[in-house]
Amino acid sequence: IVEASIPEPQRETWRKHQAKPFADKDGFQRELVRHVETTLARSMFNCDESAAYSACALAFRDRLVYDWNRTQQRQTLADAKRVYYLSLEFLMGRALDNAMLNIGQKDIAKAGLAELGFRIEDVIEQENDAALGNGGLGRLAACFLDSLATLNYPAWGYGLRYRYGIFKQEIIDGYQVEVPDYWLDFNPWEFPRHDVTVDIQFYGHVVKTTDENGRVVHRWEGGETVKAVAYDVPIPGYGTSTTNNLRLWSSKAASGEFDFQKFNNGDYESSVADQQRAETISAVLYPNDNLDRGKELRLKQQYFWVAASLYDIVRRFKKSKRPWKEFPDQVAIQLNDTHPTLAIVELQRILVDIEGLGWDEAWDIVTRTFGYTNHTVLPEALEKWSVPLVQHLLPRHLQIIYDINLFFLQSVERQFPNDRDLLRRVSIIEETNPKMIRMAHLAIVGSHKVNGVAELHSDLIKTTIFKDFVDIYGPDKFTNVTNGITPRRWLHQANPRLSELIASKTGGYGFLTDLTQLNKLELHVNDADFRREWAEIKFNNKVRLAKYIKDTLGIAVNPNALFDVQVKRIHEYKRQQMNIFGAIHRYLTLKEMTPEERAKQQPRVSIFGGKAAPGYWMAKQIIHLINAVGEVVNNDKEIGDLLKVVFIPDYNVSKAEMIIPASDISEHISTAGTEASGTSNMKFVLNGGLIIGTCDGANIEITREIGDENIFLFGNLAENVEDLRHAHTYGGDWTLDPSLARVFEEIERGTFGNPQDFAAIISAVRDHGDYYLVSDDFHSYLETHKLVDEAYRDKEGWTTKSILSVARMGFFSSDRCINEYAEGIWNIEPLKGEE
Ligand code: T68
Repeated sequence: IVEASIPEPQRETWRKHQAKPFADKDGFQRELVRHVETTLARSMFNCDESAAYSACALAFRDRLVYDWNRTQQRQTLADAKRVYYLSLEFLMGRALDNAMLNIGQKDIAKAGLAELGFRIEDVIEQENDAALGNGGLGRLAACFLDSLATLNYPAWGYGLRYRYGIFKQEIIDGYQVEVPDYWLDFNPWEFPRHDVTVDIQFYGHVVKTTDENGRVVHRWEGGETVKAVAYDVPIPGYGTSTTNNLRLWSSKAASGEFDFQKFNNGDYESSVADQQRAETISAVLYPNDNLDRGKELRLKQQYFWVAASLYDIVRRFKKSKRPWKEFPDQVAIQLNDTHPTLAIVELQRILVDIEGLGWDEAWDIVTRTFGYTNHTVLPEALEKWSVPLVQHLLPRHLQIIYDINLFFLQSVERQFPNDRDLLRRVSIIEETNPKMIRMAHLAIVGSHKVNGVAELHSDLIKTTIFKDFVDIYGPDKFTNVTNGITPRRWLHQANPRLSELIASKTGGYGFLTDLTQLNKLELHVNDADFRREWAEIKFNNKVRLAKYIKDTLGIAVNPNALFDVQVKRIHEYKRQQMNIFGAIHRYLTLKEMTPEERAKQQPRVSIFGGKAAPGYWMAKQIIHLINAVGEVVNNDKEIGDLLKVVFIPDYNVSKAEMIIPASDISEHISTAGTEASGTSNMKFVLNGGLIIGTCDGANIEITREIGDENIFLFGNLAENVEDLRHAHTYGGDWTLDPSLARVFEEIERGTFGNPQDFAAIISAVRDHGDYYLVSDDFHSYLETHKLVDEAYRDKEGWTTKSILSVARMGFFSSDRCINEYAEGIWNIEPLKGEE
């Protein structure tokens, strides 16, 4: 059908020269060398690792484009319903290894590169991470794209093409230093679409008039315009030709390069300034996770991205010439947190102001289109925008928000007459000074489904922050979709030897697309050879990490020690402070022992990693404390291998791929009720590491799946947190846990450097209400670590736990998760090509 658009005589010529993907090692090498010599214009005899990476990436990129074009044609032709995943963050990591594995040609590349004089691992290492995200939320979006393509769903991601991703972290004298992440120097994975642009309007004013039929119309006029340019990234599925699209918008001055009028008038500076102001919009990712700061540029980013994406989606829908009421049958839009909530307002504006639909008809279409995923209950992370700011930047949108709110509150009033406090509580507008727009409320009112990301979290939003909305809409609007991770990247790519061993015992690589097949491993749990290999793979992964630590930090860690890992964004609610207090306690305990006692202890390496938001002072203090403790402990000859404390700088996706497979136990120890789900917990267990954790987020469901004998749970429960906090302040007889008091004493004695540096970390716990319950949980945390030591000494018992846990992790594939969204929220079907 696509071919039919070309006249018959020309069709043959086109067909004759049609691009064909390489099929074997020879074809791959030919493409690689061709790219070195032509695309890169380098001599093939002067090809270093970096050029080899570039050429290899280009060869595989060509391969992807082939499937990508066909997928897009197929989806357009089938006119099937698509899902659009709107996310301000896509934390993709590296693309080459993933592309090779998903296509199924890594073996070809490995052999082909070897014959050309390169080790594939070194070539893969050349790639910069695409780090367009902060943490869990952004990585979840990336896992979802992988699953959507693998499951053949017609799906697009929409995001921003930040020039600077999350900053790179350096540790200097124990402190975090931020370095900009300019990652676009060479990015073969994106395709600029200079012909796909959208003009985005800001500021200005609203003119209210009537049209020829006497209908009231609103025209948004004046202000300034910025151009959005599309950059497309192919997203290959695993073992399928489906290759979906991730469209990232880049901002540019609307008048092209710069304003020639001003330029000709000699006003060079201001003409360039306009251009730079426009480009600033997509310049940098905001580096906060679980914190809302309400900055104007952030709001501009949100509207810029949302408006460009909706224009694009609507344009595509209009080509089908269907009536508007069918829009929700063709389009599902998922809001990744409240960041894209303006999309609700923008679609209502397009339908009412531009397409001329009636309010109610438009609103019905809008609410049937959107779904909203909540990722947090932390009050400081719930987005609010000030009314004056929105009034200034998006005057028509503010009017529409007020109308949405009015009609919503009127319906609440009809349902619950005279409950003024209810109206105040659920209003989209918070009546503070200045007034604030509660984006979560707007997202709920404008969506047909709202979901949390793990069972406990979904229950909590229904009983706490969104309770009133459950009373209004009924419980069915609120649902749970427990997060998942892609086993392709987080097992097959990160831990190839484990993947291979699993394949050898489960009848091939079917588990990679049906993760429940891992349960076949249970049959082999007593197979001695299998167990030996299992333990050996973990050990080798630890050796690799130990080498990395030695090479980059100069710290020698013993791979026979128990590797205890906590890697995630630094946040008080995640309680890295409790972990380092625990390490100090271990150090003090070891110091007090006789050499004979010491010799009986289980050696440990306490490994940390994670970035602090640049403005999060307390998080930065915690990083400093970890490094300060490492400095003392790691140089204490008396302690030797018994304890090392290591902070790995610049934790990111590619480091995660190395660190996670090397963990014996990892820490997921948030204050109960604060971590919505967590996803690294799933990655660690999938790689045969055990977990020490609180009854929080997905830890609870992991426990249910793998059995409570295979996880180390401790600490207070979410249902008790409120009462404990109350008691801290009003309880009178609250006392600090004695072991923690001992730790504080040592810090204050100056053992780890100037105690002033750590005073705030201590007083948050001792003097300022211990909001995160560090003291309340400390005793059970230490006791549970003793159990971990004991369990690890029993090597066979530990291996059994490790194998059985992996065998029972099938539920946590993002494939399961995406299928739940597809069925329960999006109502979309897979669309497969003939492979
Ligand atoms: C995380 N949220 C949750 N937010 O903390 C985590 N926030 O429990 C969950 O597993 C994960 O989402 C996926 O559902 C975040 O990562 C952010 O990064 C963020 C970014 C900007 C503003 C607010």
